[in-house]
Amino acid sequence: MRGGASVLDFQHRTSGKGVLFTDADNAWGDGTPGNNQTAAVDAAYGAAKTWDFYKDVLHRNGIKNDGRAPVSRVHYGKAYQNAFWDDRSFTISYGDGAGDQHPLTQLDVAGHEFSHGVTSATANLQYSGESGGLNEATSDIFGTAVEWNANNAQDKGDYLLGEKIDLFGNGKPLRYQDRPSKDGRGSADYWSAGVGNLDVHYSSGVANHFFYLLSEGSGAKDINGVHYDSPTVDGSTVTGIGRDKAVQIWYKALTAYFTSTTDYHGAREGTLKAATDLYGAGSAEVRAVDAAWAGVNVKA
Ligand code: ASN
Ligand code: ZN
Repeated sequence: MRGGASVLDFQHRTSGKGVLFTDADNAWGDGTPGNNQTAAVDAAYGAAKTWDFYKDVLHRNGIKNDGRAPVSRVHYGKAYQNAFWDDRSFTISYGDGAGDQHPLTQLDVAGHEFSHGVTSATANLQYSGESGGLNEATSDIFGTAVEWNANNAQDKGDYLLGEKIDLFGNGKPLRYQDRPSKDGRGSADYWSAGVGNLDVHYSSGVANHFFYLLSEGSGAKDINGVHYDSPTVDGSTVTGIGRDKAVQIWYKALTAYFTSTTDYHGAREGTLKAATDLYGAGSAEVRAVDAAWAGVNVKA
């Protein structure tokens, strides 16, 4: 597999080494959580598609740009309702969710966790305050981008995170990029002075919303059967430049301009510089970046 990727069975433990998945007939899993291999093959798929996204779209050769893939660990913990990246062990771990019936091995979750490694290897955004929100949003932005790039008919591209894992048991996604407050859990749609006090998964809303506005623009839109309606703080209209350009701008800003202490106003500066590098001073892209940040209340 790409970069020597492998998948370990953690057998519902939270420590130890796990056991490498092997298979006699090379038919892996059956798409249901009851089959022990299903989460493994889904994790392997996520790792491969994420690897390909970074290589083909962003010309990055793995998390550290050194060709080495992380290890994926599935069946982590008992009914563990999360997934996480660990820098030290260079691993992505996936729980099996409620009742061990909802493994978190969805493609955009794989892209999200892998991207925590990329952030750590580049801007190294501190995981608290506004920089923490930017760290989380970076993982959501690239998680979404991985899903779109994979172009899988069973999991069409969207601006939702974790819409297939049913983490909350109500069929709802974890997060919404067009209007983050749709989660009903306190995600921020707009920047305000106290936004950095929120949990990083909620302060990320500001940058997720920026990314949606920059990609698709404000207002109502249906894409691949999903309805979106993205507002701006002051009712201004934002015209999107398309997801592909928005992704390139975010990646350039992350790798060239963001630092461990970048906050939302710093992110505005960094993305404006990135858009200028990529598309030229005064370009429509630079103006769209400015307008999208203004739409989420991040202004000069
Ligand atoms: N799944 C979560 C995340 O990647 C785990 C955490 O809270 N760090 O953000
Ligand atoms: Zn995260």
